[in-house]
Amino acid sequence: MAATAFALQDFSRLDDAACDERIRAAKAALGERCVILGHHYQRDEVFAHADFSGDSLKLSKQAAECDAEYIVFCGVHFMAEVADILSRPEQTVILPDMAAGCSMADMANLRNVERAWKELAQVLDPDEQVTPVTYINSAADLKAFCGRHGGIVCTSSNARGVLDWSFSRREKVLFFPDQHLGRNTGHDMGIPLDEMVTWDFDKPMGGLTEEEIRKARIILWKGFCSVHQMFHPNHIDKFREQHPDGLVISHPENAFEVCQKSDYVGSTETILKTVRASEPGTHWLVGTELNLVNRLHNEMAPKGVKVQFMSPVVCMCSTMFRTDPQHLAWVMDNLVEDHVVNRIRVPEDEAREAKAALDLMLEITA
Ligand code: CIZ
Ligand code: SF4
Repeated sequence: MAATAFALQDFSRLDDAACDERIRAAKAALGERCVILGHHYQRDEVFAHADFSGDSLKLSKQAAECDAEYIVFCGVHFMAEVADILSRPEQTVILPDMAAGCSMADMANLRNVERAWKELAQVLDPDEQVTPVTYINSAADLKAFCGRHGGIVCTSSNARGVLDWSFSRREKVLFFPDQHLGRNTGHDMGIPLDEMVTWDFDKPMGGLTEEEIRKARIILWKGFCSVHQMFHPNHIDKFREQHPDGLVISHPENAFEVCQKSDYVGSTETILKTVRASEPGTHWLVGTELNLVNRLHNEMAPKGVKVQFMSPVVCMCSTMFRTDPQHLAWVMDNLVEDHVVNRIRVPEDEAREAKAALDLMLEITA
């Protein structure tokens, strides 16, 4: 018998409370056949339904280890791709809203990275001298590119280890798409700023001279996160004036100047761990996405730890925000009817090459 398919428009009319009820009912009906993964940046109404929460890496490992037939990934597109690559073929990964992308990930694509590789070949031998390193915030075909060219994937938790590994093999790194994670990590390793150049993908030869390319140790793709660029060093200065004993923690997707002024720099998992371990009376300024910071604020307030968002203006990840209770209810009700909508499936050849670069990361940073 053909599965019943529910249309999204019928769910778009439902309010959040009605969706909440339907999601709970669908979860109960599906039981262990389905697992919902929720990224730290998801809004509360969606996050509340997550069986597991975490950063993209933790969630993808969860996907690979779980036995569920359906993995509903409340996050953004590249994360669901990683979950599909690392999970077993009989598991199905679903992204509730296909338009939930990542503006940073979109700043690098196979066409402009391959062009960069060719242009670099006019100055040096990239396959001998340059390790391509892609931040996990990138499309699967870029991870596959790294797999093909002896490169590797990194996350904000393991970028340092991945760069150490890369430099033990080749003298230079092409780091994409996030210039800030690359620069902050490189600086942490003692690489001078003038040995890290920025590759402007809109310009021939990245807008660099041959001399600059020859001298560079890290070639940083000119990508950035639209959320983290909202945080500025003067937000930290103001906080320190008002709270001289306060502590500042920032995500490494922040600009170099912001990270330099911070007491701690780390991934979302590190931010959560560090703030959760702090003494009552501590006052934190946190430079990362608002939903995470708000939840952390609510969690720590009863423990006497104050958590403050770094920007005076509300800035959320608008693509993470696309996953709403309406989309989640829609995919879940369809699953109850054994009807899969919004499946994320990375083509087999691409998945194999991307997996090589991901497995390498998991192996060297285990
Ligand atoms: O990898 C992730 O989940 C992201 C986007 C940030 C982080 O630091 O966890
Ligand atoms: Fe992408 Fe930035 Fe949103 Fe993370 S917060 S998913 S890097 S746009």
